[in-house]
Amino acid sequence: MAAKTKGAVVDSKKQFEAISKQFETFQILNEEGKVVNETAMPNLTDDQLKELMRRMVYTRILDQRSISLNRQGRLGFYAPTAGQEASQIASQYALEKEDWVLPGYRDVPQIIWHGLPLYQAFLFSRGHFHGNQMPEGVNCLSPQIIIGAQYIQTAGVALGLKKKGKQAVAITYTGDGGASQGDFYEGINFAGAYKAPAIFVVQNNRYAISTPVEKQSAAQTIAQKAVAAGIVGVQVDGMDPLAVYAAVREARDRAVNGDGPTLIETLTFRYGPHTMAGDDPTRYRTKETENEWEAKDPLVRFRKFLEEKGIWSEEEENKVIEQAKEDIKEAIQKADKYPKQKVTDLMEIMYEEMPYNLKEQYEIYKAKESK
Ligand SMILES: Cc1ncc(C[n+]2csc(CCOP(=O)(O)OP(=O)(O)O)c2C)c(N)n1
Repeated sequence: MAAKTKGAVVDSKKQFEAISKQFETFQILNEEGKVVNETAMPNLTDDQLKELMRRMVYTRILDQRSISLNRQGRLGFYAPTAGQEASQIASQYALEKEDWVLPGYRDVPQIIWHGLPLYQAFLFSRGHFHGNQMPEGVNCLSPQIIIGAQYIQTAGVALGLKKKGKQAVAITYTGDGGASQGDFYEGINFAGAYKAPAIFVVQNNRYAISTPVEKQSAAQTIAQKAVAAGIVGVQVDGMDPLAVYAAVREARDRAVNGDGPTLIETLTFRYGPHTMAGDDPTRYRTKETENEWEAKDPLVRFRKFLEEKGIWSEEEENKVIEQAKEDIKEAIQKADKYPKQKVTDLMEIMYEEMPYNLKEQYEIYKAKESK
């Protein structure tokens, strides 16, 4: 029989307590829109603060309209975003144009604000290949459907930026469910080992479809998973646009200064269903939970903050709403008029030079399509 040691090898309670202390939620604006962390306030002008609000309001309208267009059969795949505006919009707002964005399927707003025209976002929803063709100078990849795969790609894109000596970062997003994937660990580990300028965001909206985050991992936080990869990790109030902005901006500075990647967990909530393909959130979460999170709404608290500063009004907000509706109407009409995709289109964009066996098929399809 093995002898017992006199003292414990590990004081597990102490270890877990130390971790909890290290990963306390970072917040700047509380639910009432009051600044609770003055020293961490990002250096944004009044105009920049208003622009951030404008983008969040615009994105909320885009979400509402997209849901309605989907129900009318005018859009295809759509993953609702309401509730996640601070996590999505404020994180993108902290980037520079030369940075690369590698989105997940719910992260279409970030690539729209990074430069993807709205009508192309609608084409993406409809499964049209042109929705995945980023215009020249728009540094985005198309939204990743395979959960977590973008984490590995981001390590690679970031390493490429480093090797080319660019002062830019690659940012990616996944959900709490995505943080359980092997790709998640491989991505953060590789980027850490090579000090690649990457920012890994996990939008912890508490559910992976119907699976609650409590069943996802034994870890108290997702942010602490950074420790094992030897990178910086932070948990942020994901309903607080200023906290998200500050955390991403700091991560960006760290990355371009050669100090490696950061893992940012944003605590957030999606108000709608997982996607428009038919899940019913009332089957896996209660009205109380929904109310609790809606009280943290990023638009409400940021509106209060801006109104208190005297730089936002209902009139201003209504203008944004009208503009969004107009843009969406125009973009959906443009998407409607865009030429339908053909088999030959897909063949043409696949290779620099078409292989001979495809050329044969290409001619056959070309003839069929001309009828
Ligand atoms: C590798 C892989 N496995 C399973 C799926 C099916 N699937 C699509 S979304 C989803 C849940 C993801 O939840 P989470 O990562 O928390 O992100 P959220 O949708 O909440 O933003 C699953 C399991 C998939 N797309 N890819």
